[in-house]
Amino acid sequence: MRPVTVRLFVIPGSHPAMGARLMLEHKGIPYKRVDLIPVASKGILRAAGFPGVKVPALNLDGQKIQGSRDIARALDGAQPEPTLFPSDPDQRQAVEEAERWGDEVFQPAPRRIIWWLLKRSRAGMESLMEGARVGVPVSMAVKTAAPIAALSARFNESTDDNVRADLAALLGWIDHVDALIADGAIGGSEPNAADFQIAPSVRLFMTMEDLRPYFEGRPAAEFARRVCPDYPGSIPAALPADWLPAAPAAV
Ligand SMILES: N[C@@H](CCC(=O)N[C@@H](CS)C(=O)NCC(=O)O)C(=O)O
Repeated sequence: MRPVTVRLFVIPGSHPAMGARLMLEHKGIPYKRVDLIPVASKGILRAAGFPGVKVPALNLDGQKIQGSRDIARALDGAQPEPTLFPSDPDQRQAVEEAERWGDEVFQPAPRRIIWWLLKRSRAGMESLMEGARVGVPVSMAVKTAAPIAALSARFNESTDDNVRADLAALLGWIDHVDALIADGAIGGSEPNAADFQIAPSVRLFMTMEDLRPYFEGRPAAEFARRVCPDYPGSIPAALPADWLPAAPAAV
C-alpha cells in the first residue's frame, strides 16, 4: 500500500536530497518537503526524532530513514513499483556498485568544493536556494550565512589540499560516469537508484562555473540533465586556475 504520511527533510542545493526527491517523484509518492538551513539542520533533525544529523531524512509513515541509499531501499520496500533496482542479479549488482561509488566517492567531492567556494564568497548562494522556503526571505538568509558557510566548510573538510585532490581526480570521475552509462549501469530508459544517486552530483558539479566546461559535451552531462532536469544554482568561477585540470576533455 502506498505510504500516506511522507515528509522529506532537505537542505536547499543538497544533491543527495535532490536524489531522494527524484526517487519519490519517480514512484509518484506524494510528500511534503521541509527545507532546512545547514548547521541549524542538525538540531532540527534531532528534534524531529531522527538518529543522525544529515539530509536527506525521510519520515515514511513514522519510520525515520536517513541516507540516500537507505531511502532508496525503504521506498522500494514501501512501494515496489516502479522499482529502483533491477530484478536480474547481475544487473542489480552493477547498479548497487555504481550507487555505492556514487555515494562514497563521487558525492562528497562537489560538496567539499562548493563549500570551499561559498566560504570565500556567498555569490551564487542565493541561486542555489531558489524555490526554498526556510522561514525567512532567502536573500536575508544569505546575508547572515557567513558563519554557516565557514562551519560547513569545516564539517566537510573543504581544505585546500582536499579540494586540489578532488580537482586532480575530476577527469577520471567524469570518465567513470561515462563508462557507467556505456555499460548500462546508469542512463537506461528506466532510471534506477544509481541514476538518482549520480545525476544530482553531476548537476551540482555543473552549477560551478569553473567546472561546468569539463562536463559539457560529455555523456555524463546529457545523462544528468535528463535524469535531474531542474537543479538550481550558478556559482561564479573562483577556483585558482592552477588547481584546475589541464583542459576540458571535450567541448
Ligand atoms: N552520503 C549521505 C550524505 C548526507 C550528507 O552529507 N548530507 C549533507 C547535505 S548534502 C548534510 O546533511 N549536511 C549537513 C551536515 O553535515 O550537518 C547521503 O547520501 O545521504
